[in-house]
Amino acid sequence: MEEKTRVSGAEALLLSLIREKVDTIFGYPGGAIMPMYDKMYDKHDLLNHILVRHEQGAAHAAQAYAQVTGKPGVCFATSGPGATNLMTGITNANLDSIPVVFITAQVPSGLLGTDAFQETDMISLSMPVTKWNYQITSAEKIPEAVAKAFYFAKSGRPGPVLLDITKDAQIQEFDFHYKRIKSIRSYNPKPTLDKNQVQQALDMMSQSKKPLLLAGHGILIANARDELMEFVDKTKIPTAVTLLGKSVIDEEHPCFVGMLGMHGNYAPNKLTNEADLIIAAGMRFDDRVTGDISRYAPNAKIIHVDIDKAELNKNVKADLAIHADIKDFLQQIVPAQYYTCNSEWRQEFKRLNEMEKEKVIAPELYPENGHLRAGEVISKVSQLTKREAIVVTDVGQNQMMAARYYGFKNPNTLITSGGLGTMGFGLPAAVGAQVGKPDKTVVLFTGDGGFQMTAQELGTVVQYQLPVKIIIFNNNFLGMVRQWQNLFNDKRYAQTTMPTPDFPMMAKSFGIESKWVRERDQLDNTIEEMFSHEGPYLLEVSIEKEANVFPMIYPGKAVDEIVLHEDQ
Ligand SMILES: Cc1ncc(C[n+]2csc(CCOP(=O)(O)OP(=O)(O)O)c2C)c(N)n1
Repeated sequence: MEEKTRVSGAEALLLSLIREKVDTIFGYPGGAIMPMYDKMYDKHDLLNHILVRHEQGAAHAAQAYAQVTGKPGVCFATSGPGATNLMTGITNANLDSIPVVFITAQVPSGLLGTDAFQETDMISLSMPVTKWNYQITSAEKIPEAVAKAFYFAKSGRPGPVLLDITKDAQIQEFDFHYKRIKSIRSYNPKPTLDKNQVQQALDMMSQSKKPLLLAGHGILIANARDELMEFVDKTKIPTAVTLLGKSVIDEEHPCFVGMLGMHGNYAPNKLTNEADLIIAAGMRFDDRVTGDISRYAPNAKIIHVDIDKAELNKNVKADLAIHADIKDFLQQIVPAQYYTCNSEWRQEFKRLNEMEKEKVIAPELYPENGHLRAGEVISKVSQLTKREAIVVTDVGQNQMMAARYYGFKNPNTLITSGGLGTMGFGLPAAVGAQVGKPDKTVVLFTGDGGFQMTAQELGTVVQYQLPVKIIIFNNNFLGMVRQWQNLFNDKRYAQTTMPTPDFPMMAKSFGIESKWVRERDQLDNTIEEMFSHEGPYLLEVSIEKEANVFPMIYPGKAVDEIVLHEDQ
């Protein structure tokens, strides 16, 4: 029997977090949450609080922290505007299945529903974008609610949860005791793998001449990269990844055939429609991946393995829908299978990827003249960091270029906003990644537009002396939208041109070392200088203003209609 201690709700919350092995919180104080911050004052040796500059930043940072550490992120905000500022970050974590425990403060329970100062109904607001949420109006409910919150966030398909705690519940005292939760009635996060389905998958593989493995984020979440690699090494099946599945396989592996989707590689998109078997592992057939779904993979039988039943047969009808943890599935199928993919099929990927190399990649990486290009900068960073860095991106062309050109090697080394495509994600996510992995090199690639959405987090970078390397690709455009205007709106650049501040001067005003590179001959030295600098560093690179990201599957087109350049 555990000993009980009499504490306030605020203290109980912190003790509960400590019992869940939390040591880092991202947040921002305010009136309704003051009791919790007051108690935190005494616990700074156990709880490291990172004070951001905007609550959206705390949410993105907590998410990135979760991604690089494998532990749920924790995020605090006060009631009203503090809480609503979290909404983009909560939604982002939800769409990308990242476990984050959001704690918002609420007005005293006696004022609920009165439009009290800084009262917002966070339960209703966050309902569609959290895995679970709960309002706490009395202190004694806190330990169990925290235990549930962590269990929901981490188990099954992970995701964000939110606890909204009234101010009086933070102040009331009660006898605290804590019990971690290991199961909840009628919530079954871990499906039981049907072994017959493993046999059916083996049978389908044995009849396939043109199989294609689609590896998604679910592999990383399930910590199943080793099992995946065993499967790939044994079967030699061509393996393509989704954007969030990047880093599930070393891109130098001979079976890696590229990224799927709108700005993915040529071969895996083209050959999706020739494949006779698709094995979709921990991915959800997002529309960016499938293109026109009515013309997606017409020749393939589809095996879809996912831990979330709701994903099965949601977008693409599976011939074999396997509701399972991908790690369990791979552990069962690896020893049982004896299939090896033929080399002619793999050669087809090679042939098409060579075309992409010649027509798209080589001109991007080795331009003979003209302005600097994002690809050559990313490639230089990749060489210097030996493909070992944690790469964080913002959203837009910078994101697609980083995904395409860094060449990922180790698991969980791309932190990017996949499902929601949140501009402004980059800088705060870099903060969270660096806090989570202080000894790793963290590189942020961002655009001039997205950077300006959350640039205030430079203050956080400095306050905690986080040695992040920030690279702003400045094209003086909202590049990705301009690309669409160029391709589909007759170059009518409506509201996509943007003058930018002097970024290095801005960085320096925060006390961050910074340079601006405009010419190719300055690039190598400056990048080397950036990586030999111990603290944070901001590098602005002026790039070709009207460069477009290719290959591209145009909206509404089928995956095999992917084009290598706009005249194709
Ligand atoms: C919060 C938010 N607002 C708007 C968009 C739409 N959007 C997608 S990419 C993009 C342009 C990004 O421009 P920039 O940050 O300069 O990056 P670039 O594409 O030039 O690399 C916009 C406006 C978005 N994804 N997120």
